[in-house]
Amino acid sequence: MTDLYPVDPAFASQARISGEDYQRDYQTSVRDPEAFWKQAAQRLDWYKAPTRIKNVSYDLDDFRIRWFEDGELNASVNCLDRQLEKRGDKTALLFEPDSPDAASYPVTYRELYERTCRLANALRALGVQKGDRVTIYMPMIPDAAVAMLACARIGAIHSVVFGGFAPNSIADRVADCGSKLIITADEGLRGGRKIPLKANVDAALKLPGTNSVETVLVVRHTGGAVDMQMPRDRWFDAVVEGQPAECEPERMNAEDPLFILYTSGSTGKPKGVLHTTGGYLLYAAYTHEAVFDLREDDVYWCTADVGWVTGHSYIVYGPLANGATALMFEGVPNYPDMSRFWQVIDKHQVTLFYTAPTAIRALMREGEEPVKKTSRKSLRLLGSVGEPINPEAWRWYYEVVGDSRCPIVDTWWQTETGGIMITPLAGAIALKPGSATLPFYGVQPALVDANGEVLEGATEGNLVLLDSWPGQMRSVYGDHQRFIDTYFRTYPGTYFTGDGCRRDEDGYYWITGRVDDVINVSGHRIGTAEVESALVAHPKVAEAAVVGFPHDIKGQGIYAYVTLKAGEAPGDDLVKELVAWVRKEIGPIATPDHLQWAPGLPKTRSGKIMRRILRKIAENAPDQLGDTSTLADPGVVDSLVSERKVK
Ligand code: 6R9
Repeated sequence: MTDLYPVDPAFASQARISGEDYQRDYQTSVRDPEAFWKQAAQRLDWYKAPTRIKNVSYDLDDFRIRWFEDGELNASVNCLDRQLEKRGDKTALLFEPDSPDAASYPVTYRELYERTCRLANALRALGVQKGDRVTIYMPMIPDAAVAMLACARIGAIHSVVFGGFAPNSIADRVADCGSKLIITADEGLRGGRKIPLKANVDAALKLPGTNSVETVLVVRHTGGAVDMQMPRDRWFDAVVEGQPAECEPERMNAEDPLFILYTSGSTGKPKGVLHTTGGYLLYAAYTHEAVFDLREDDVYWCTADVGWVTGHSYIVYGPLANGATALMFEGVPNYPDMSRFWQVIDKHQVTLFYTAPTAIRALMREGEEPVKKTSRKSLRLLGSVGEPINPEAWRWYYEVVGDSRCPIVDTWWQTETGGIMITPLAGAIALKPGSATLPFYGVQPALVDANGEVLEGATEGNLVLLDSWPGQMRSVYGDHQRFIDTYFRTYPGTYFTGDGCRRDEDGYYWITGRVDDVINVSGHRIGTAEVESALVAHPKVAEAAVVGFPHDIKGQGIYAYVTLKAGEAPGDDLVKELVAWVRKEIGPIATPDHLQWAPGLPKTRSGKIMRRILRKIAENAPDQLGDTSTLADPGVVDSLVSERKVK
């Protein structure tokens, strides 16, 4: 029996959405999506209000996803201009630096508006036009949001690249979308260490395919020394100086692209997930208000980085479109000590806190003391995102962090979905530790078996979504066919999430994790194919196979099997060299936790690597290898099992 945490009556009495509201509005949202979303669209400011609400077909021969297609708006106007009258002096972004000894400061809506307009004017002056791509490679500072909003203002499509990615990964992403301009900073700061952002950009721009970049704008953040290559490189301060603090926004069609965000899939290079303006912004704003039960005086903190979709939707676009105060934290949970999160909560009187299970598990390991020495009285709601949260971590989050006072919203969603899809609404839905509970308005989850048969009742299967929602991605940048093939061909007529899921007798959803070749490391998606191609790019490596395995803190870790070229000798030094190589090729988040030498890999007679078997060996479950009769050489498995790295 699982525990049930009923809706707290005190919370419910103040909440935006009651249980009755949810039941009624959910029914309307799926029975009559046109009416529901037409009404919902009123929460945005439109130059031209949409009259055509939904135009969607998942039919492979007649495929289209369009929302609000005759509507016109500008995302930055919705996040900034329209807040000025009532909230000009309200804090939009509250910056908390890496070091608690450095100054934190607020950025008001008016300041954010002016900074955005200045940069938008500067971008126009540098020749950036509607539809051009701009790469943003920044630390977690307010200028990252300014950069995104300035692009949105002039209709340029931003592509934010996480500051932890290495030059190769930057170059791939710049080349894929043909960015004209990059906005970066001299350095970032994380846990007292400097991240050489500008130097990484310099290295990336030496790589092939990056010739499209004409200009690099450099924010002076740490003041560290950087090479400025004129005329390509320009100081951010110098180009915005003297620009007017107002900037005529571009009138965008609802279906004009807002941004590209690269994410890992089962095969090949990361995909440029494309989101458009109207549907995305509406969905981010609506879910942010509803799921976090947002009130005017909330201080909301999402610990994600703007380099991930969570930062896009729930630090920048959702909160600002709602006129909220969002805290932006440059640092890490364990610097200068394990109490930092809770100290920041006390310092800024944070009311809504949204973080990832991996952080909770890491902090849980340190015991209660670092938490208990802080007050956390300001908190009223907690959130979780990025990966399944195990019930033990959930309870610790609930009891120790929230003092058994604050509901937890475990929000399931994806880069592709733009916003939260399955989640409790704290005033409406009873909680079960480990379950994302029930679908948000307009979301129709279903479970299918391997043949695509829809399964009813309490069961387990692959999670699909039967109909579209406004925040859905519209394409893979530059490869629309890949979009259709990846998400709509597996189970025709549905969007396939790539996740496995269980539904219990109360209709609650329990995400069990990816069923494809994506590894979720600390909430970050890594494609096995990406790590494999980095490994085989090393001159000594002949072949590599990479799988995920259960990891206490990270959720999943990366386990690599490597076959060396003939004549190369395995050894501990080479293990270190290859691990460092992957870090250098992709970035630290892709660092293999284990690397095992494989004289051969288990393959079918047609030459396919049998990952199912490699996963079981990595999990240390050699008794569960299953059917190995289709292997070309079953002896390979025995030797891998006996050589397995001990954890
Ligand atoms: C928002 C985000 C998406 C994948 C997704 C799933 C996993 C995210 C989850 C969760 C269980 C949750 N995931 N939230 N699994 N419970 N609350 O994380 O986007 O980086 O694209 O990852 O993350 O496996 O498919 P993204």
